[in-house]
Amino acid sequence: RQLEMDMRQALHRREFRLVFQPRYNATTQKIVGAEALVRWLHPTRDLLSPACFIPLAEETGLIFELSDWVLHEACLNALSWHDNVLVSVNLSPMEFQRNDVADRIAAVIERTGIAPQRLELEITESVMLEDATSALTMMKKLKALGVRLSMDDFGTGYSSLGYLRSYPFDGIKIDRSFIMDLDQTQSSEALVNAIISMGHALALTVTAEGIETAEQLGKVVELACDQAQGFYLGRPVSPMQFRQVVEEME
Ligand code: G
Ligand code: G
Ligand code: MN
Ligand code: NA
Repeated sequence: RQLEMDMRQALHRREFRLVFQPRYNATTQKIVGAEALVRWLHPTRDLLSPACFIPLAEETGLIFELSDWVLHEACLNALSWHDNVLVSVNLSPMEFQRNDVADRIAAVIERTGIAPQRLELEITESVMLEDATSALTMMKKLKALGVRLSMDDFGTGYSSLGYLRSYPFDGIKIDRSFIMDLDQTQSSEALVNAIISMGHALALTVTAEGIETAEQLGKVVELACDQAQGFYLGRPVSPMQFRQVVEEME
């Protein structure tokens, strides 16, 4: 496969880029952090979305090298922001199939000098589905480093609730499919309301993802959601653009 061979070289040729999507305090609309999202500036195929190359990276085992690059680059960028602005990185469930996740994260913290509480790792529930016991061990090790853990795409799995109680999460990110429906149906409002209440009952920071309209933002603020992210508030932008946005913040 051509793309697979390209990918092996892409890391050395420095063809990967990060963009940062701001995350806001829902009420004050101040930036509280940014999610790092990887892009591949392929020499002949333009900008490739992670949706097409992350699965390939997982198949080929390149995900570890790629993820180390993403983590390193994301933390280096965060060092140039106000020190109260967090940086979030998505981890692939595959990265939990090896026992060295915490060691890799510890190495990134040490190499970059980032304050661990500024680094947030976004994990999907499939991590727990693979091997619940070893996932718990690894997550406890990660927490011991001082980083934050959030459950990404919350609500799309079928047993997220049980996991929240017994795993050391700091926050949940409500999947954007629930937010999308907020304008349309009453039941989705009830659902989002329930997710937020439950998150707060467990002392978790709740983020609404995929906010695309003023109405959706208004709704989640009304429902006391803590944080919000989405195209209406801010699209993913280049590291330089994000740095400027953060600098303009008072
Ligand atoms: O940025 P975009 O919406 O195209 O991302 C598509 C998917 O790729 C999302 O599920 C997102 O979480 C994932 N993704 C983006 N960047 C990374 C990354 O650096 N590592 C991993 N594992 N997934 C990522
Ligand atoms: O799976 P994860 O939640 O990490 O996915 C992040 C992806 O969601 C990013 O690639 C980003 O481009 C996309 N995204 C962020 N905000 C919005 C939004 O408001 N609408 C839509 N459709 N996608 C979004
Ligand atoms: Mn995410
Ligand atoms: Na998500």
